[in-house]
Amino acid sequence: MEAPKTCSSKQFVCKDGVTCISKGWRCDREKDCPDGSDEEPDVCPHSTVSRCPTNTNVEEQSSVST
Ligand SMILES: [Ca+2]
Repeated sequence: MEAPKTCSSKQFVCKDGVTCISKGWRCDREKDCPDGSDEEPDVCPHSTVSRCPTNTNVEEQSSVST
């Protein structure tokens, strides 16, 4: 029997129990676990990754040339 890999507390253990990924990789919409369990809905309750609101509120600034 394989001993379960010890992941650091900062890591997320994939459902296969052997793969450790950085917690920051969880729910980033890229499957980092071989089984993709880091992107599963029960891992990511809100499957939609909250995107940072992009500050694209750039109003057209009429460049006033003097
Ligand atoms: Ca991921």
